[in-house]
Amino acid sequence: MGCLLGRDGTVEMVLVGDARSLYIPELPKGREARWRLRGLRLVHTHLHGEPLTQDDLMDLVFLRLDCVAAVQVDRQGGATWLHVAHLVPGAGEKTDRAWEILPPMLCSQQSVDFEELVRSLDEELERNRQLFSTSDGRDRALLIGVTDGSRERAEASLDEMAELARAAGIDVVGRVVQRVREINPKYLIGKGKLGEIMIQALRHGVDLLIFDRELNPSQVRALTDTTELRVIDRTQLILDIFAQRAKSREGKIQVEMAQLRYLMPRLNVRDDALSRLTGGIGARGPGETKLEIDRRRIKDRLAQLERELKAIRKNRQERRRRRNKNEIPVVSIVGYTNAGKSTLLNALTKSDVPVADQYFATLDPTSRRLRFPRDFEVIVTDTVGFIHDLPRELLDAFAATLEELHDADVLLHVVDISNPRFEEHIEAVRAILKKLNLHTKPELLVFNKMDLVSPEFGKTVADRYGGILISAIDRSTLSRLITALEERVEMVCFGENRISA
Ligand SMILES: Nc1nc2c(ncn2[C@@H]2O[C@H](COP(=O)(O)OP(=O)(O)OP(=O)(O)O)[C@@H](O)[C@H]2O)c(=O)[nH]1
Ligand SMILES: [Mg+2]
Repeated sequence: MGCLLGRDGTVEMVLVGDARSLYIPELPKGREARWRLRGLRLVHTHLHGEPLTQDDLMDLVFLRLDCVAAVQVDRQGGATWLHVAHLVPGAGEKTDRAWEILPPMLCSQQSVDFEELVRSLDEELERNRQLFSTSDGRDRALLIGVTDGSRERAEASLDEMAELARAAGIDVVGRVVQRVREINPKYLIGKGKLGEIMIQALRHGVDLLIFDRELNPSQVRALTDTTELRVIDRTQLILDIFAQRAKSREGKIQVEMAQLRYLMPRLNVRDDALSRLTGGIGARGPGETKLEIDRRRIKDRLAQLERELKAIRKNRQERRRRRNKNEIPVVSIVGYTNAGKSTLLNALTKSDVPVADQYFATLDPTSRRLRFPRDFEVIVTDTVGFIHDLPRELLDAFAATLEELHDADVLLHVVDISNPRFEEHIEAVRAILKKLNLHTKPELLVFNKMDLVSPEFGKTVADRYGGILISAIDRSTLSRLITALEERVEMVCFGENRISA
């Protein structure tokens, strides 16, 4: 049997289990509860002479108990040894251990000053809260990778997640990778690992867990229930970046549509999963709507956005039609996010579109004119960058923006050669082009940021792929590209004329 005792020793609950275990029902939660202990300690009997078990320690962590105590009982039912453990929540603790187990003591001579112990734990937690309640209101997050593949891949994927988090204005305070033989469908990760995460969250003031995997609504629910932290996945993180970046009306509409489409299938869950999904990050919609609306209203809203988008698109089509009539060839810059597409547009056309060392700096498409030495003009367009596994909702929503790519006569595929994973990036971009049915377009591969790699490496790679090596921040490196582009455009657009002339 066991009791849950309040701070003053009042018996709050009596629990009766079997010889091996006790079942603790769900306990009420308070506000801001994560910075406080539960105010309850569990004192229970162990009948087989065993010290504190893994389950006891998990209860301590997951329920944030003041402490957990096991009383060993002899054959006559007399209390013998007492085992006590408490959390170790202090910020910057060296130890990875979430708890401290006190040396066993005899029940008859127990010497723990419980009030003193709880006071010092509370003080530590309060210090943490003050330390981490930053005034800038930035989220503090842990990145969590769960994989049944290699650790190296999972780490690389988390590197990219860290970049995404940075772009979203989130402080990443740590990462956890767990390799599992089989993914646990409920929490994705093992219970022990989850306990570790919770204690890290206490120590580092984490309020957000970002999973490098798509989470289904019941997983979000199980994870938030257990950890009392906000939980999002990669798709939501990317949606959030887009929501923060969208400037044009069209961009804003597209992002809001993507967010609503992401939410829709998640509204089936009975409980208040919606408010979890929209709590804070992921909810920074560009539109006026608070997303706390039901399915019906989401559908209405989607229809309305669709209509608005249609009107905008009509304008765009008009512009395109006029442009096509003028028959100016179009060169579209595509590539992985942060490859240097906007920088290249600026360098080629002496423009000044914003550039940033950040994922998804560009959202809205831009077009500029470029006059070639042989005296003809092309239109160069720059658009949103790609990323591997671009969320389907976004790809759908941005179909209109990306539609412009169908007008392109030549695709300028920019690759950041200084990124160790550039080959995967090329594949990811090509996969998206294929999805958009653009893979048959003439493509010129451009390896950018040559200034960041050795000349030998740059040359080897460019030769291997038949690409052109440039540094978009150094105009003097662009002459070969301009010549090659000129030739390619002439071949694609004026090839027949030439032959007939
Ligand atoms: N060292 C170096 N940095 C470069 C070069 N080209 C671009 N950059 C930098 O790379 C970062 C990203 O450049 P952007 O032009 O914004 O990249 P983008 O492909 O438009 O990125 P998104 O719009 O975010 O998808 C910026 O900090 C640039 O200054 C280059 O040739 N060498
Ligand atoms: Mg850009």
